[in-house]
Amino acid sequence: MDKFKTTEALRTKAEQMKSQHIRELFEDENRFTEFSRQFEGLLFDFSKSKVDAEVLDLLESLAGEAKLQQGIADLFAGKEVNNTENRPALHMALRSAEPSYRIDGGEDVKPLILAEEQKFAKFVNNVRSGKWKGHTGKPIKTIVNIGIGGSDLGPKMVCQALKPNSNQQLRMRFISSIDANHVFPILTVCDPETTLFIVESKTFGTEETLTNANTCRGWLLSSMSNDASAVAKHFVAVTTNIEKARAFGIDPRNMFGFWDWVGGRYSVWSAIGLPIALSLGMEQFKEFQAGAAAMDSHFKTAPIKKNLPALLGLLGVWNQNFLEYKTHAILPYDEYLRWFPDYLQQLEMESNGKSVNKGGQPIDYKTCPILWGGQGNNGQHAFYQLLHQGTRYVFHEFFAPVEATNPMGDHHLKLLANCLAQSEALMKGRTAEEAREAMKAEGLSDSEIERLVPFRSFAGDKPSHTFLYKELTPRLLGSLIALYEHKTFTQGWIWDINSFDQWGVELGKQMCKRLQPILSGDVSADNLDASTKGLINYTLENRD
Ligand code: G6Q
Repeated sequence: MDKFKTTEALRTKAEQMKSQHIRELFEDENRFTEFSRQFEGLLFDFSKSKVDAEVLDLLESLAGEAKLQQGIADLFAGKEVNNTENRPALHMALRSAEPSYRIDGGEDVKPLILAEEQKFAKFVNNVRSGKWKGHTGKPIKTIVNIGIGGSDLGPKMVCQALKPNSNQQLRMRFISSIDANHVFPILTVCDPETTLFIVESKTFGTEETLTNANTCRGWLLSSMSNDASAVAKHFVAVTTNIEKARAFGIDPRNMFGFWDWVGGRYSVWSAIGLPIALSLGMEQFKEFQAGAAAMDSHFKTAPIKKNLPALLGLLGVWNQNFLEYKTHAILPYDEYLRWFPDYLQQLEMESNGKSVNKGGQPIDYKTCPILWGGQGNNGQHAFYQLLHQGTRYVFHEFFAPVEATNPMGDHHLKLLANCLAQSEALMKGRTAEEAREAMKAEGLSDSEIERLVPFRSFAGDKPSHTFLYKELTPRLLGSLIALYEHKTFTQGWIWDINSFDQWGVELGKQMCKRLQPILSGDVSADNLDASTKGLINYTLENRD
């Protein structure tokens, strides 16, 4: 990043701001107005972080030097932004309402998308209306999605997030891990006559998914007198690899396609979103896509300081590369967003967890931070201790709905109060003097007060972003996901890395294949390192 002239100025500014408590920044009464933005029903407050007008100016200059606007134009135009796989990244085409969408001025992909969508919509309507019957003539009651990574996290997160909007008649289940402890408990509560399996795999070559799909097919057939014709009524596939899905035994009429220019973690808008459409119906699925499309137009056209995804990405660069916060906590105060931290973890860490630039040169600056998190209110009684008083520099991101989805007494008011109190407490902290006052009010003796002051003081100065939204509608969730997709792109662009490949997942996969015959006892473990060999020998000696 040293190639940008603004980098030096940002470094100097960061050194100055590191020693400035965020509390002091609030002497400016307009701070909230100046450092918050709105997009449709979404409020983004970044005033409780270490920014001021000069930081925003510098980030805008950084974006200018890095030609971010050109990057955005290239992305939307379908240029080959995924340079190691020689592909564009065109997930925006899936949700665009435009009648045509061309790859780099060439092929129009919209007719392909619309044809697939028609087939998809027909299937969704048939299943939801009960017209689609299982092998024994009963309508479908349970959908089991079999997929992993990008073929699991998106549909699972969205189905959970929009559960209140769903067709409660269809139960949604998700099998991802190869661990039989994931598959077995799900199958035990499913009725084969009324269960439909969706095998989701872009490549149709993922071992976890194929193993799970085979197990589920065996389970189905064993309850249908091994009548292979039952598979057509209980298995459909979503894939870009029709041949492999056919070889697995899925009828092409039961396949829904997408294309190599849709990355796995960006595929929720394609037929990979089938579980979402089954749960919500096509109309709401289209609203979900429309929310994302609205964020796309905003990203393409808004000036940097008003552009939510660009701003979020640039602020992330500021916090990570200049203020040096080590990890990024995603803290939803919304039970329905339970899987959101996992989803963002994949989106950002798989996209931007890279250490060579687009030209293949090693880089000497930090790229994606570690994202982690969990439901905020539970976290308060678990890991928040470290956030308030630990020695790590964490950046916090809070999310909460203004309205209660299930109004019950004062639950929602208390939930919101908890969320807002946490960001306030993290930012302000409590001085020794304030701690003394509080303990005096509790009636503690002077000596006890002095003993406890170091433990009951809080340094504060812990930054956060807060997102508030009226309610989590399909449209809003669509916008929120697209916001983070484009944040991820913005950061990848500034860091000069390819956000759309994931070579890092390959090595472990290959090693796993090599270890399977050794674990079976068919091949000797002698050529392995001492640790792996020791672990395998322990397994071989201790299993029945
Ligand atoms: C996502 C990644 C990865 C992928 C899974 C499943 O961007 O590529 O998470 O989605 O490995 O791959 P398949 O969909 O091909 O089974």
